[in-house]
Amino acid sequence: MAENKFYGDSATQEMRQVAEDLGIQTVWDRELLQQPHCGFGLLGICCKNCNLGPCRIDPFNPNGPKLGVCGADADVIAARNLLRHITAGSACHNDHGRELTKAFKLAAQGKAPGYQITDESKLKVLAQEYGVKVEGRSPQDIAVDLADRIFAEYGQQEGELVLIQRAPKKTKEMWRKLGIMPRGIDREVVEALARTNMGVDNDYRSLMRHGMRVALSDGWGGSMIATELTDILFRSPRPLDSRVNLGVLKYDQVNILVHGHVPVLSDMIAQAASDPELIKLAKEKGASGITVAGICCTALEVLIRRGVPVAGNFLQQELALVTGVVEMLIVDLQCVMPSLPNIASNFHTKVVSTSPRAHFPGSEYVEFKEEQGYEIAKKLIQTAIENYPNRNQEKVHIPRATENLISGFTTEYIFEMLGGKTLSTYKPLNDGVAMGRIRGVAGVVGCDNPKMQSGETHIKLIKELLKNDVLVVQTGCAATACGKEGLLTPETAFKYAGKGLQEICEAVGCPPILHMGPCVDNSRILTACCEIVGAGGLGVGLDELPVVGIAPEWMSEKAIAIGWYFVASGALVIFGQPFPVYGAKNMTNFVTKEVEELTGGKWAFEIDPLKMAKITIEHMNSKRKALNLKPMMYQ
Ligand code: BF8
Repeated sequence: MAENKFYGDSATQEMRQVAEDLGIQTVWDRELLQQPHCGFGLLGICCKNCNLGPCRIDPFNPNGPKLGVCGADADVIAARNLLRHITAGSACHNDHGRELTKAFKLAAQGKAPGYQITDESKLKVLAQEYGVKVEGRSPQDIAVDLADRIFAEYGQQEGELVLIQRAPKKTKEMWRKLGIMPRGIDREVVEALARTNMGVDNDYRSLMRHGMRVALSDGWGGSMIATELTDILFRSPRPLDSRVNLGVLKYDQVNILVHGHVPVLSDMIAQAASDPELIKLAKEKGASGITVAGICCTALEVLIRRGVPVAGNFLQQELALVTGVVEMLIVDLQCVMPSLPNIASNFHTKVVSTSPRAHFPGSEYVEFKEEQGYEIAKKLIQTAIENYPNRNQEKVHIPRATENLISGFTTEYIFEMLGGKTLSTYKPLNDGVAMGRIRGVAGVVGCDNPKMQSGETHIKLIKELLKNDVLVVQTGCAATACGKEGLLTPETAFKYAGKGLQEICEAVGCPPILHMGPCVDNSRILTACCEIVGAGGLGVGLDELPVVGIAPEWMSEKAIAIGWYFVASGALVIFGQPFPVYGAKNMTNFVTKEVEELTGGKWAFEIDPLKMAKITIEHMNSKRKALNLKPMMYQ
């Protein structure tokens, strides 16, 4: 294999070569075929919202069109398009939260036998926040009422969301003043679609204000609900070890991949895989056991709670099949490439889709129902085992690369980590920031993207941040990218951390990079920021914190929604590539400057990871200065 012919970690490079040798087209090949990408699309100035068009604004030719047929200018077109992106992303997270609420209610009613309430104390805290009576009641009764309150919040028309009340007073007042406090979850999504219809909301600022309201209904609504209920149902994570990268697949075992997002399915598969009957069957078929591994965010759900290994992130989903050792790929929804059944057809791999919302031609469809969760999971695993003898040994190729990683840091666990079991506090972290040992906290999150150097962007960025005493929190495919580099082990991360960060991490016993879970668990970053404000000494609003969110290789509309809920909550958010906006001058000014006057947060776009780090550091320095904190101790 030619050295550095491909970007990415060594397993990715190796498997891209195998795919090429087998004549299998992958995401990188298709990306090349799309180049150059449509310029109007990249700039955000094409509109196909009605049949007066499709229209485009031509920013290059002075005589070209500057208005759509209806009269919409570049700013209105870009704002409408962007609001639709935010809405689609938020809808995904909100629907994920709805699915969890459904499973949670069925479990509480005793109608979903494989699921139980495992974290009763978290259940009680959440129930009280929702105004559900807890004293003298069984967890099941509390949970049924709680589920109904949450369902009602999806359809709520007036008022404010419950979990957004966790935000500091100053931040909530800002949202109320701006009129962007979300009133209900579904309501904001519907209103966004109505506003972006031709001839409804024709003011880019107004469209963006609603964009922030939709995004807030995701971060402090659907995503936070998903996180809380997943913890209650499947246990609250605590740090644990596991392994990551394609090398977790096994030559002599039945390999089953779970891919997608909602853990209602993946957790059940992980549970059923240890059923003695199934292990016996696997042995009868000549395998030494069953390996379940994950792709994308559902991988991280079962990683942080069960230590299930991660086979790969978004860009590795096709390559996992190219190993030729996957007996079954079980998918639900989100970030699942439509190309997978076609790639699987080169091998013995069965692709099974399970969600009534997400169908994949070329796959087998087995609808997943919580009521028969364990049975369905067992049946699927049995079919996978029976497929094991069909493996074509000539097409088998597993790359060696795997790394250890530690994951499972939650807002609640950070309390324990910092303060010990008796003293529940974020104060040591705040003191570390105030005294100049830690510069600030960066969330390095989001996807991996073939337009970028597939993972290397994350690694270069994070090493630079650690060197400059920035504590890093991670979620999603960005976390997997760093895991594959070995950065999610305390030893490796310490190697790159500056002296101040090292001192704090050693004193409190935490690694300098905290893996907090899948993308819906970005809500944990919000609640951790609330705890930091609550611990005192670093301002009274979220906008005052030296905190930056970065998605170096974002690709999904969900990343846009996440970025916007952080900007609306007062953070600087950096994307490696801009979302489509640069063709609209006033909109560009709004998202990168003007919005800061409203929420304290804003956007920056920068492709170079070292420059991303520089923007982060400068932003943290300016926040530190505004808070009148001590200069950095060692720099
Ligand atoms: O929600 S990081 S590629 S897997 S969108 Fe998708 Fe991006 Fe991965 Fe999860 Ni998040």
